[in-house]
Amino acid sequence: MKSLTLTTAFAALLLALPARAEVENLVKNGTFDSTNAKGLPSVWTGNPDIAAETGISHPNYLKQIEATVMVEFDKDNPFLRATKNTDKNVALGRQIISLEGKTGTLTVSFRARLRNLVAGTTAGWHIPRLNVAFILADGSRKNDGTTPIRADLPQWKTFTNDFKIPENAQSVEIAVQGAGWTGTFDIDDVLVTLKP
Ligand SMILES: [Ca+2]
Repeated sequence: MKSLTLTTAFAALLLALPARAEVENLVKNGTFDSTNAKGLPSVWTGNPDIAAETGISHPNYLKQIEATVMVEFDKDNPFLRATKNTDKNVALGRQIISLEGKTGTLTVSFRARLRNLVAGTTAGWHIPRLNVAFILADGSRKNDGTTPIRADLPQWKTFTNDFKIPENAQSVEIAVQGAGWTGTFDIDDVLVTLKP
């Protein structure tokens, strides 16, 4: 009987696998496997020249405010490491996803580690996490974010949050929150999926 139960469970697992593999990640390079010539993650910069208006601040500005953004490795697995030694606001990496024709709920998840965190003065905002900002048809932004991370995390921990797509949403900006806090934030496996 036991072996029958196990066989049934295994068959159920096999049936479940193909469905899972078909889930589309709306974020590109969420694993940080792909980097540009400067060693920064592809797509998250939005521009090979890393201009100030792109997702990762200009190296001069990073240097000025004592921040670094780079792809590091955990064994062979690349991840994004953002270190901030001052509480200045800085772009640490973002990308914009088109939501044209999409309705329903976005599920946003990622893995993170964190050390030496000093949160900023605005509770729930001056902490490391992913900002999730829907950009509406009139150009306004509806800001939200994943669960605030308020304490150091020596081991990788996965965070998952759902966001209902507002009416008239044209796109959504997913950004590594770079305002207020100081410390070292590691992030990997950013996954954004749509539940219709
Ligand atoms: Ca990775």
